[in-house]
Amino acid sequence: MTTSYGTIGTRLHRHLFETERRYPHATGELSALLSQLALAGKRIARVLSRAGLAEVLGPSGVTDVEKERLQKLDTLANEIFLEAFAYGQLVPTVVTEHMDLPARLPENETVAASAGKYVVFVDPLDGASNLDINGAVGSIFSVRRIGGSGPILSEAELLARISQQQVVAGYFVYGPATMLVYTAGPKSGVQGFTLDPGIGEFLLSHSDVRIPRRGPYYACNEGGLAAWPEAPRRFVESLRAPDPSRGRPLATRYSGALVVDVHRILLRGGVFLSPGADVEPDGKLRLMYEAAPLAAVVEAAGGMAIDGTRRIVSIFPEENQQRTPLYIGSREDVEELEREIAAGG
Ligand code: FBP
Repeated sequence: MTTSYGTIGTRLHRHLFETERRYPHATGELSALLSQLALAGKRIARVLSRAGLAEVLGPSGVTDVEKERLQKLDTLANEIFLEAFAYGQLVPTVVTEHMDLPARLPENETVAASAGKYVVFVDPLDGASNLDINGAVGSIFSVRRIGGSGPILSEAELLARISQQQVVAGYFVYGPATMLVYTAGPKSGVQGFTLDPGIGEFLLSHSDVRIPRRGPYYACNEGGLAAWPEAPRRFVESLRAPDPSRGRPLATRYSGALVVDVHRILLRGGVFLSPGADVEPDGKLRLMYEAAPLAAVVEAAGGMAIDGTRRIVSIFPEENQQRTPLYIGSREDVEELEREIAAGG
Protein backbone atom coordinates (compact mmCIF):
# COMPACT_ATOMS: atom_id res chain seq x y z
CA MET A 1 0.00 0.00 0.00
CA THR A 2 1.39 3.43 -0.93
CA THR A 3 0.54 6.63 0.95
CA SER A 4 1.89 10.17 0.75
CA TYR A 5 4.38 9.13 3.44
CA GLY A 6 5.73 6.12 1.52
CA THR A 7 4.89 2.53 0.77
CA ILE A 8 4.38 0.14 3.66
CA GLY A 9 7.75 -1.55 4.07
CA THR A 10 9.72 1.56 3.08
CA ARG A 11 12.99 1.83 4.98
CA LEU A 12 13.22 4.73 7.44
CA HIS A 13 16.19 6.17 5.52
CA ARG A 14 14.21 6.28 2.25
CA HIS A 15 11.12 7.69 4.02
CA LEU A 16 13.27 10.51 5.45
CA PHE A 17 14.94 11.15 2.08
CA GLU A 18 11.60 11.33 0.24
CA THR A 19 9.95 13.45 2.96
CA GLU A 20 12.88 15.86 2.93
CA ARG A 21 12.52 16.38 -0.83
CA ARG A 22 9.06 17.82 -0.19
CA TYR A 23 10.62 20.72 1.75
CA PRO A 24 12.96 22.79 -0.56
CA HIS A 25 14.64 24.47 2.40
CA ALA A 26 15.25 21.25 4.30
CA THR A 27 18.86 20.96 5.41
CA GLY A 28 18.77 17.23 6.11
CA GLU A 29 19.59 17.87 9.76
CA LEU A 30 16.34 16.42 11.13
CA SER A 31 16.78 13.36 8.93
CA ALA A 32 20.29 12.92 10.30
CA LEU A 33 18.97 13.39 13.85
CA LEU A 34 16.23 10.80 13.36
CA SER A 35 18.81 8.38 11.99
CA GLN A 36 20.89 8.90 15.15
CA LEU A 37 17.78 8.29 17.27
CA ALA A 38 16.99 5.14 15.26
CA LEU A 39 20.47 3.78 15.96
CA ALA A 40 19.94 4.29 19.70
CA GLY A 41 16.60 2.47 19.50
CA LYS A 42 18.13 -0.47 17.65
CA ARG A 43 20.96 -0.77 20.17
CA ILE A 44 18.59 -0.65 23.14
CA ALA A 45 16.28 -3.21 21.52
CA ARG A 46 19.22 -5.57 21.10
CA VAL A 47 20.35 -5.17 24.73
CA LEU A 48 16.80 -5.74 26.00
CA SER A 49 16.35 -8.87 23.86
CA ARG A 50 19.19 -10.54 25.79
CA ALA A 51 18.78 -8.77 29.17
CA GLY A 52 18.06 -11.90 31.18
CA LEU A 53 21.22 -13.54 29.85
CA ALA A 54 23.64 -10.63 29.92
CA GLU A 55 23.65 -9.79 33.64
CA VAL A 56 22.14 -6.33 33.00
CA LEU A 57 18.93 -6.74 34.99
CA GLY A 58 18.38 -5.34 38.47
CA PRO A 59 19.41 -2.14 40.26
CA SER A 60 22.61 -0.35 39.36
CA GLY A 61 23.17 0.93 42.90
CA VAL A 62 22.96 4.50 41.54
CA THR A 63 20.14 6.96 42.31
CA ASP A 64 19.11 9.77 39.97
CA VAL A 65 18.32 13.43 40.54
CA GLU A 66 14.95 12.48 42.04
CA LYS A 67 16.62 9.92 44.31
CA GLU A 68 15.02 7.14 42.29
CA ARG A 69 17.04 3.90 42.21
CA LEU A 70 18.28 3.36 38.65
CA GLN A 71 18.21 -0.03 37.00
CA LYS A 72 21.41 -1.12 35.25
CA LEU A 73 19.49 -0.87 31.99
CA ASP A 74 18.46 2.73 32.77
CA THR A 75 22.13 3.67 32.92
CA LEU A 76 22.99 1.66 29.79
CA ALA A 77 20.14 3.17 27.78
CA ASN A 78 21.20 6.65 28.91
CA GLU A 79 24.75 6.04 27.64
CA ILE A 80 23.46 4.66 24.34
CA PHE A 81 21.51 7.86 23.63
CA LEU A 82 24.47 10.10 24.52
CA GLU A 83 26.73 8.06 22.21
CA ALA A 84 24.16 8.34 19.39
CA PHE A 85 24.44 12.16 19.38
CA ALA A 86 28.17 12.38 20.14
CA TYR A 87 29.02 13.36 16.54
CA GLY A 88 27.45 15.26 13.69
CA GLN A 89 27.51 18.86 14.98
CA LEU A 90 23.73 18.75 15.60
CA VAL A 91 23.19 18.21 19.33
CA PRO A 92 25.43 20.08 21.81
CA THR A 93 23.16 19.30 24.79
CA VAL A 94 21.05 16.33 25.91
CA VAL A 95 18.70 16.34 28.93
CA THR A 96 17.68 12.93 30.26
CA GLU A 97 15.73 11.60 33.20
CA HIS A 98 18.83 9.94 34.57
CA MET A 99 21.26 12.86 34.85
CA ASP A 100 21.30 15.71 37.36
CA LEU A 101 22.56 18.20 34.76
CA PRO A 102 22.23 18.38 30.98
CA ALA A 103 24.95 16.44 29.16
CA ARG A 104 27.22 18.75 27.14
CA LEU A 105 28.62 17.06 24.03
CA PRO A 106 31.85 19.00 23.45
CA GLU A 107 32.35 17.57 19.97
CA ASN A 108 29.21 19.45 18.92
CA GLU A 109 29.74 22.51 21.07
CA THR A 110 31.55 24.93 18.79
CA VAL A 111 30.02 28.36 19.22
CA ALA A 112 28.47 28.15 15.77
CA ALA A 113 27.03 24.73 16.53
CA SER A 114 25.12 25.94 19.58
CA ALA A 115 23.18 28.46 17.56
CA GLY A 116 20.26 26.99 15.63
CA LYS A 117 21.04 23.42 16.58
CA TYR A 118 19.04 21.09 18.77
CA VAL A 119 18.56 20.03 22.37
CA VAL A 120 17.24 16.52 22.85
CA PHE A 121 15.15 15.66 25.90
CA VAL A 122 14.91 11.89 26.42
CA ASP A 123 13.54 9.31 28.82
CA PRO A 124 15.98 6.56 27.89
CA LEU A 125 13.93 3.76 29.41
CA ASP A 126 10.30 4.40 30.37
CA GLY A 127 8.55 1.74 32.46
CA ALA A 128 11.69 0.47 34.18
CA SER A 129 9.60 -1.51 36.68
CA ASN A 130 8.64 -3.84 33.80
CA LEU A 131 12.23 -4.81 33.00
CA ASP A 132 12.71 -7.64 35.51
CA ILE A 133 9.42 -9.28 34.49
CA ASN A 134 10.13 -9.03 30.74
CA GLY A 135 7.32 -6.50 30.25
CA ALA A 136 7.19 -4.02 27.39
CA VAL A 137 9.05 -0.73 27.93
CA GLY A 138 9.98 2.24 25.76
CA SER A 139 12.12 5.33 25.17
CA ILE A 140 10.61 8.77 24.65
CA PHE A 141 12.33 11.72 22.89
CA SER A 142 11.66 15.38 22.20
CA VAL A 143 13.82 17.65 20.01
CA ARG A 144 13.76 21.45 20.32
CA ARG A 145 15.81 24.05 18.46
CA ILE A 146 18.38 26.23 20.24
CA GLY A 147 18.25 29.99 19.74
CA GLY A 148 21.00 32.51 20.45
CA SER A 149 24.67 31.58 20.26
CA GLY A 150 27.47 30.18 22.34
CA PRO A 151 27.57 27.08 24.52
CA ILE A 152 24.70 26.50 26.93
CA LEU A 153 26.19 26.77 30.41
CA SER A 154 23.20 26.48 32.73
CA GLU A 155 19.69 25.04 33.00
CA ALA A 156 18.22 28.54 33.11
CA GLU A 157 20.04 29.48 29.90
CA LEU A 158 18.94 26.25 28.24
CA LEU A 159 15.27 26.87 29.06
CA ALA A 160 15.58 30.47 27.91
CA ARG A 161 16.98 29.45 24.51
CA ILE A 162 14.99 26.37 23.45
CA SER A 163 12.02 26.63 21.09
CA GLN A 164 8.48 26.25 22.43
CA GLN A 165 7.68 24.07 19.42
CA GLN A 166 9.10 20.54 19.39
CA VAL A 167 10.66 20.04 15.94
CA VAL A 168 10.57 16.25 16.33
CA ALA A 169 8.86 14.14 19.01
CA GLY A 170 8.31 10.43 19.34
CA TYR A 171 9.07 7.20 21.05
CA PHE A 172 10.28 3.60 20.77
CA VAL A 173 8.23 0.71 22.10
CA TYR A 174 10.26 -2.43 22.87
CA GLY A 175 7.59 -5.13 22.79
CA PRO A 176 7.11 -8.31 20.75
CA ALA A 177 8.41 -6.03 17.99
CA THR A 178 10.37 -2.81 18.35
CA MET A 179 8.59 0.23 16.93
CA LEU A 180 9.61 3.81 16.26
CA VAL A 181 6.73 6.32 16.18
CA TYR A 182 7.42 10.01 15.46
CA THR A 183 5.98 13.30 14.33
CA ALA A 184 7.77 16.34 12.89
CA GLY A 185 4.75 18.53 13.73
CA PRO A 186 1.03 18.52 13.01
CA LYS A 187 1.47 18.94 9.22
CA SER A 188 3.72 15.88 8.98
CA GLY A 189 1.30 13.53 10.76
CA VAL A 190 2.44 10.49 12.74
CA GLN A 191 4.48 7.72 11.15
CA GLY A 192 5.20 4.29 12.66
CA PHE A 193 8.09 1.98 11.78
CA THR A 194 8.69 -1.61 12.83
CA LEU A 195 12.22 -2.93 13.23
CA ASP A 196 13.14 -5.89 11.05
CA PRO A 197 15.94 -7.37 13.18
CA GLY A 198 16.99 -9.60 10.29
CA ILE A 199 18.25 -6.60 8.33
CA GLY A 200 18.52 -4.08 11.19
CA GLU A 201 16.18 -1.63 9.48
CA PHE A 202 13.05 0.22 10.62
CA LEU A 203 10.36 -0.33 7.95
CA LEU A 204 7.23 1.84 7.55
CA SER A 205 4.34 -0.16 9.07
CA HIS A 206 1.85 2.51 10.27
CA SER A 207 1.51 5.40 7.79
CA ASP A 208 -0.19 8.66 8.82
CA VAL A 209 -1.65 7.30 12.09
CA ARG A 210 -4.97 8.84 13.21
CA ILE A 211 -6.32 8.28 16.73
CA PRO A 212 -10.07 7.37 16.98
CA ARG A 213 -12.19 10.26 18.27
CA ARG A 214 -13.39 8.09 21.16
CA GLY A 215 -12.01 4.77 22.33
CA PRO A 216 -12.74 1.50 24.19
CA TYR A 217 -9.91 1.74 26.74
CA TYR A 218 -8.85 3.76 29.74
CA ALA A 219 -5.44 3.46 31.41
CA CYS A 220 -4.57 4.60 34.92
CA ASN A 221 -3.22 3.29 38.21
CA GLU A 222 -6.59 2.71 39.91
CA GLY A 223 -4.76 1.78 43.10
CA GLY A 224 -4.38 5.48 43.81
CA LEU A 225 -7.96 6.49 42.90
CA ALA A 226 -8.99 7.32 46.49
CA ALA A 227 -6.36 10.09 46.62
CA TRP A 228 -7.26 11.59 43.22
CA PRO A 229 -8.84 15.02 42.75
CA GLU A 230 -12.65 14.80 42.55
CA ALA A 231 -13.16 15.45 38.81
CA PRO A 232 -10.82 12.81 37.32
CA ARG A 233 -11.96 10.32 39.94
CA ARG A 234 -15.61 10.92 39.04
CA PHE A 235 -14.69 10.69 35.35
CA VAL A 236 -13.09 7.24 35.80
CA GLU A 237 -16.17 6.08 37.70
CA SER A 238 -18.31 7.23 34.73
CA LEU A 239 -16.08 5.25 32.35
CA ARG A 240 -16.79 2.15 34.40
CA ALA A 241 -20.56 2.73 34.61
CA PRO A 242 -22.72 0.85 32.02
CA ASP A 243 -23.80 3.19 29.20
CA PRO A 244 -24.26 1.24 25.94
CA SER A 245 -24.90 4.47 24.01
CA ARG A 246 -21.28 5.44 24.68
CA GLY A 247 -19.78 1.97 24.57
CA ARG A 248 -19.39 1.88 28.33
CA PRO A 249 -18.12 0.40 30.56
CA LEU A 250 -14.72 0.87 28.94
CA ALA A 251 -12.04 -1.78 29.40
CA THR A 252 -9.00 -1.11 31.56
CA ARG A 253 -5.59 -1.62 29.99
CA TYR A 254 -2.69 -0.45 32.21
CA SER A 255 0.81 -1.87 31.68
CA GLY A 256 2.87 0.26 34.10
CA ALA A 257 4.79 1.75 31.17
CA LEU A 258 3.42 5.12 30.05
CA VAL A 259 4.67 4.85 26.49
CA VAL A 260 3.15 1.38 26.00
CA ASP A 261 -0.25 2.50 27.34
CA VAL A 262 -0.25 5.64 25.20
CA HIS A 263 0.79 3.65 22.11
CA ARG A 264 -2.24 1.37 22.56
CA ILE A 265 -4.51 4.39 22.95
CA LEU A 266 -2.95 6.08 19.89
CA LEU A 267 -3.81 3.05 17.74
CA ARG A 268 -7.13 1.97 19.32
CA GLY A 269 -8.48 5.06 21.09
CA GLY A 270 -9.30 5.86 24.70
CA VAL A 271 -7.70 7.89 27.48
CA PHE A 272 -4.67 7.67 29.79
CA LEU A 273 -4.87 9.43 33.14
CA SER A 274 -2.05 10.31 35.53
CA PRO A 275 -3.29 13.11 37.86
CA GLY A 276 -1.47 14.95 40.56
CA ALA A 277 -2.41 13.40 43.87
CA ASP A 278 -1.53 13.99 47.51
CA VAL A 279 1.91 12.35 47.36
CA GLU A 280 2.81 13.99 44.04
CA PRO A 281 0.61 17.09 43.70
CA ASP A 282 2.33 18.09 40.43
CA GLY A 283 1.97 14.57 39.05
CA LYS A 284 4.53 11.79 38.63
CA LEU A 285 5.36 12.16 34.94
CA ARG A 286 7.97 14.55 33.54
CA LEU A 287 6.86 17.33 31.20
CA MET A 288 9.87 17.67 28.90
CA TYR A 289 10.62 14.07 28.02
CA GLU A 290 7.45 12.13 28.83
CA ALA A 291 4.26 14.23 28.61
CA ALA A 292 5.26 16.83 25.97
CA PRO A 293 6.60 14.44 23.28
CA LEU A 294 3.66 12.03 23.70
CA ALA A 295 1.28 15.00 23.58
CA ALA A 296 2.89 16.18 20.32
CA VAL A 297 2.42 12.73 18.76
CA VAL A 298 -1.17 12.27 19.96
CA GLU A 299 -2.19 15.80 18.89
CA ALA A 300 -0.56 15.32 15.45
CA ALA A 301 -2.75 12.19 15.15
CA GLY A 302 -5.89 14.20 15.98
CA GLY A 303 -6.05 13.56 19.72
CA MET A 304 -5.65 15.78 22.77
CA ALA A 305 -3.38 16.08 25.83
CA ILE A 306 -3.91 18.38 28.83
CA ASP A 307 -2.64 18.82 32.37
CA GLY A 308 -6.24 19.37 33.45
CA THR A 309 -6.65 22.92 32.24
CA ARG A 310 -3.83 23.60 29.69
CA ARG A 311 -2.68 21.86 26.50
CA ILE A 312 0.52 20.01 27.44
CA VAL A 313 2.36 21.22 24.31
CA SER A 314 1.72 24.85 25.30
CA ILE A 315 3.29 24.59 28.76
CA PHE A 316 6.69 26.24 28.95
CA PRO A 317 8.91 24.64 31.58
CA GLU A 318 10.41 26.33 34.62
CA GLU A 319 12.88 23.44 35.11
CA ASN A 320 14.09 20.47 33.08
CA GLN A 321 12.77 17.85 35.47
CA GLN A 322 9.37 19.54 35.90
CA ARG A 323 6.50 17.12 36.57
CA THR A 324 2.93 17.40 35.32
CA PRO A 325 -0.43 15.72 35.55
CA LEU A 326 -1.27 14.11 32.18
CA TYR A 327 -4.61 13.32 30.55
CA ILE A 328 -4.04 12.15 26.98
CA GLY A 329 -5.88 10.29 24.23
CA SER A 330 -8.99 10.47 22.04
CA ARG A 331 -10.26 14.02 21.60
CA GLU A 332 -13.87 13.36 22.69
CA ASP A 333 -12.75 11.44 25.80
CA VAL A 334 -10.26 14.10 26.91
CA GLU A 335 -12.72 16.93 26.14
CA GLU A 336 -15.32 15.23 28.38
CA LEU A 337 -12.79 15.09 31.23
CA GLU A 338 -11.78 18.71 30.59
CA ARG A 339 -15.46 19.72 30.99
CA GLU A 340 -15.68 17.76 34.26
CA ILE A 341 -12.61 19.57 35.61
CA ALA A 342 -13.88 22.97 34.43
CA ALA A 343 -17.20 22.26 36.19
CA GLY A 344 -15.17 22.35 39.34
CA GLY A 345 -14.75 18.78 40.36
P1 FBP B 1 9.89 5.60 35.00
O1 FBP B 1 10.20 6.46 33.79
O2 FBP B 1 10.85 5.82 36.12
O3 FBP B 1 9.70 4.18 34.65
O4 FBP B 1 8.48 6.12 35.63
C1 FBP B 1 7.45 6.40 34.78
C2 FBP B 1 6.44 5.26 34.84
O5 FBP B 1 7.08 4.01 34.90
C3 FBP B 1 5.53 5.31 33.65
O6 FBP B 1 6.10 4.67 32.54
C4 FBP B 1 4.33 4.61 34.16
O7 FBP B 1 3.14 4.99 33.48
C5 FBP B 1 4.30 5.10 35.60
O8 FBP B 1 5.64 5.39 35.98
C6 FBP B 1 3.76 4.07 36.52
O9 FBP B 1 3.49 4.77 37.71
P2 FBP B 1 2.63 4.03 38.81
O10 FBP B 1 3.50 2.95 39.35
O11 FBP B 1 2.32 5.12 39.81
O12 FBP B 1 1.42 3.50 38.13
